[in-house]
Amino acid sequence: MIQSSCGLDCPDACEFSVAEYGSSQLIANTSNNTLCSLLNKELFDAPRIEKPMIDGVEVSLEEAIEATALSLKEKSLLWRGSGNFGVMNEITNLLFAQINGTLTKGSLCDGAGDAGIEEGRGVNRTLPIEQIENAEVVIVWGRNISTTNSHLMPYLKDKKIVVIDPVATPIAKKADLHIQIAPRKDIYLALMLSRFIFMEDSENTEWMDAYAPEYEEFYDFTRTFRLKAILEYLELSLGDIGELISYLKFDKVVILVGIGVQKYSIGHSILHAIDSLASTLGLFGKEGCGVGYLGNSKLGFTNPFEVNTPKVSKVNTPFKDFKTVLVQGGNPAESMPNSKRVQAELESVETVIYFGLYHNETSKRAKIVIPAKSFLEKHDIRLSYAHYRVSQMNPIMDTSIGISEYDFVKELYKRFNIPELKEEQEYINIWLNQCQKPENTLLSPAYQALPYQDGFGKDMDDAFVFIDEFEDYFEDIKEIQKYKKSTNSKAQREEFFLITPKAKHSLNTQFRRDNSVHLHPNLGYENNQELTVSSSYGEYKFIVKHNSNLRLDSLLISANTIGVNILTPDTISQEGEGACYQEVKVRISL
Ligand SMILES: Nc1nc2c(c(=O)[nH]1)N[C@H]1C(S)=C(S)[C@@H](COP(=O)(O)OP(=O)(O)OC[C@H]3O[C@@H](n4cnc5c(=O)[nH]c(N)nc54)[C@H](O)[C@@H]3O)O[C@H]1N2
Ligand SMILES: Nc1nc2c(c(=O)[nH]1)N[C@H]1C(S)=C(S)[C@@H](COP(=O)(O)OP(=O)(O)OC[C@H]3O[C@@H](n4cnc5c(=O)[nH]c(N)nc54)[C@H](O)[C@@H]3O)O[C@H]1N2
Ligand code: SF4
Ligand SMILES: [Mo]
Repeated sequence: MIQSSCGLDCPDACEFSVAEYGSSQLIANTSNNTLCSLLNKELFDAPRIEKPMIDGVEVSLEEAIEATALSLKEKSLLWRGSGNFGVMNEITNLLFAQINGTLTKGSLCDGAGDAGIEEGRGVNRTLPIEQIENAEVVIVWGRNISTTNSHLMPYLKDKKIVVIDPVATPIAKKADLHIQIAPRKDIYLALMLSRFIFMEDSENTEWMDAYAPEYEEFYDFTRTFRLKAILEYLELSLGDIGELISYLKFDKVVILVGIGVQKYSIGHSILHAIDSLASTLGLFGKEGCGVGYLGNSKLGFTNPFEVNTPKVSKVNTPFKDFKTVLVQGGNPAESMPNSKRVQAELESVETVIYFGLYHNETSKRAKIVIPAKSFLEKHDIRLSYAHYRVSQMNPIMDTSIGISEYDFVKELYKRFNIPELKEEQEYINIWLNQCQKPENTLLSPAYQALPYQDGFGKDMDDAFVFIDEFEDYFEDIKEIQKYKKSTNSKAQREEFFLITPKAKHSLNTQFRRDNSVHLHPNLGYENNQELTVSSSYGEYKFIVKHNSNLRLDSLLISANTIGVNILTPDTISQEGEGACYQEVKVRISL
């Protein structure tokens, strides 16, 4: 039996075993019962890049590494994606620190929300699964759990479920209450709920006096918004708010927030407002309570691959400022926002080196292509952003294809005459040795059964800081304060919100790709009809797929759809340097 774990960028971080080396029969083990089709099927079906190439011509690995070394002598950028979540992927940081290269900062993923959590709680700690299991009510807020975090589903069984999502997702359909909110309005919902909780005297004063004493100021802030206008803007009645609050008033309430709510410039404020709502109810540090978002998987670890190099944004990366760009484990030409800009800039770079598994729009633009080893073929350590278990990744097979990140760095160290790297196992041990090890399991050093039980901040002696202002440059708060439904202009009706979530049979741009735009049948377009969707960043043709789970004002184009990011803006969120994929209105034409 060989034990390993899945390296895909997915919160579940499943462990599995195989009966013997070389077998592709994966057997799920202790962490959960079943492995999803991404690991069991898609990963094995996906055609790999097998040979290194320079200018489209097959070369030996030796020649490709030699050419890489030569081009890395020029001004170089490392753009690393999250194609493999194992910690050893970051070893390339050491190389870039040695050659005076540049790395990226910021996030295509959860950065904006993470910043908002830090504003309130000081540190973003993952909510342990036991606390979700102990809850009576689970509020699923902009998170498509059955698709993106499917092994959490069994823990939600027999609980009261409330879903806040513009899409009637599978979990929304089964929920006790679904608020099919319009995109980008969650901040107002969180503030209004808080205000009503104060108005009804349902706030947890005892907890707030101890851990969040500035609550009067927060209540005052929630009262600066005009109730009637905001409720109209939210398309909610007092009855709806009352019903939602009746669930929040249970003793054990968990709020699970996904990245859906924060793909906007104000993403940090949205998470901060949701956390502030949770504090109003005293949901932190209590059995069966808490707010779970995407945690920082490396929290508590000293990272041997942390280096001090110049960094440029990962969201609107200025590729053209570099002579050489090494893309590792990512597909920026498709996964970054504003693809047209990214693709044009990549084309202007003298040498793009693509180090990955699959051909895509990025590899197409690379002068040097170096096949990587997949996580089934190398040693690594797997952390999770949704639980605290740490798993080892061991090779379960080998192919003659490619090179691991460790060996890649080792080869380049030789060519740059940089003193020898530590052995691979030594780096792995640095991670392992930092883990907590109760009863033969490995847990992150950051694990606490009840995060924030003693307080907030790094030393757990700070108070929770409520949101007390926010600024929105995309939608005018003053206009919202005057909102009346009838003010909807024709122009507004022709513009749609773009919802761009994850898809079941793909992992971001890996595996199955799509070409559809989902829209409500009542909009009057034919199923399977081709149409053009455009934004101020570009336009692309998609095939219509009727989807009555959507609102009439929203189009859905999933993250694995070819062309989706032609439409998305490369705006950087106000805090957290995050991408704002949904901060855009789109139009339809035939
Ligand atoms: N199968 C599969 N699993 C994955 C991935 C994958 O590509 N495929 N990707 C992985 C990665 S990298 C990540 S970061 C996680 C992300 O996992 P999730 O957090 O679940 O992310 P999304 O699928 O982007 O969106 C979640 C939900 O937000 C809703 N939403 C969109 N806009 C809004 C809004 O303004 N307000 C509210 N309330 N809801 C909104 C969407 O309708 C969707 O149901 O999933 C991981 N898991
Ligand atoms: N429209 C839209 N765009 C989005 C999102 C969205 O929801 N909507 N989500 C965003 C989010 S949350 C994320 S996290 C990003 C992800 O964006 P990226 O980080 O670019 O991830 P992928 O598109 O999955 O591409 C990963 C690539 O890594 C390579 N790879 C896999 N394993 C290995 C390995 O072991 N070694 C090496 N060297 N390479 C490997 C594969 O070739 C694969 O093509 O996308 C973002 N883009
Ligand atoms: S992709 Fe996620 S759910 Fe599927 S096996 Fe990997 S970690 Fe588990
Ligand atoms: Mo992500």
